[in-house]
Amino acid sequence: MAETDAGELADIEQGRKLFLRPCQFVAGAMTADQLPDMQLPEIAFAGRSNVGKSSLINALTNQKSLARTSQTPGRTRQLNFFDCGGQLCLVDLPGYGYAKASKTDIKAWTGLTLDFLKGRATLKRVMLLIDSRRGIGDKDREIMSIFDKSAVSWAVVLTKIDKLNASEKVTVTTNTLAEAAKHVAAWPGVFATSAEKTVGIDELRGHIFSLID
Ligand SMILES: Nc1nc2c(ncn2[C@@H]2O[C@H](COP(=O)(O)OP(=O)(O)OP(=O)(O)O)[C@@H](O)[C@H]2O)c(=O)[nH]1
Ligand SMILES: [Mg+2]
Repeated sequence: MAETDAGELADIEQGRKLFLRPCQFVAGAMTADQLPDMQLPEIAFAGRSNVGKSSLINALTNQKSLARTSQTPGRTRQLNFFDCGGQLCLVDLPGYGYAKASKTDIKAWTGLTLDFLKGRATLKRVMLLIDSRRGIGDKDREIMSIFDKSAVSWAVVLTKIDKLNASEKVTVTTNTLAEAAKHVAAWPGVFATSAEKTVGIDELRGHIFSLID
């Protein structure tokens, strides 16, 4: 990854301060009319079931259980909105790719998620989470093409990086960067994170700060 420059260091410091503010759950939406009004700049978190979306939101906000986490894939079934200090809103999107979810559930979730991605003027960026042990899969590629078509600006975040050794980290980061670079709507970088070991969290906070500044 590129060296951290002075601007990034300043963003990291501001990002750290941003997330010291209290964050709280504001709304859970399963239907369009339950979506909160567009007010604050929003950063959404997307990815397969169990990739670590809720855990990453907890790590960013320094809270153990702001967003619920679970061992059971498919747990987060609604779009959950968290207000951080009245400055920004984090959105925990329903996970995709969970085989055991009922078909009607999947349709309802993806329908609302798609509408949200397409019609949300306040949405600054979608963080697409990829499990670093699996790398980018076909379901993720489907989502990337949806982002591209919806003109959503997105960035890749690798999760659970604590599970990899040094050479595995280099391989997955290189491969992921190369694939993201093929998409014009993708931010040309990748964040390697561990919610469990608090790796890459400051960098991601800094990036989020730079998006809402
Ligand atoms: N080792 C490790 N495990 C993690 C990390 N982040 C999340 N996990 C584990 O991965 C599992 C799923 O995490 P969640 O945060 O619930 O995943 P999710 O993407 O919100 O899942 P859904 O809501 O079902 O879509 C949990 O058992 C977490 O403890 C990490 O950085 N390292
Ligand atoms: Mg979740």
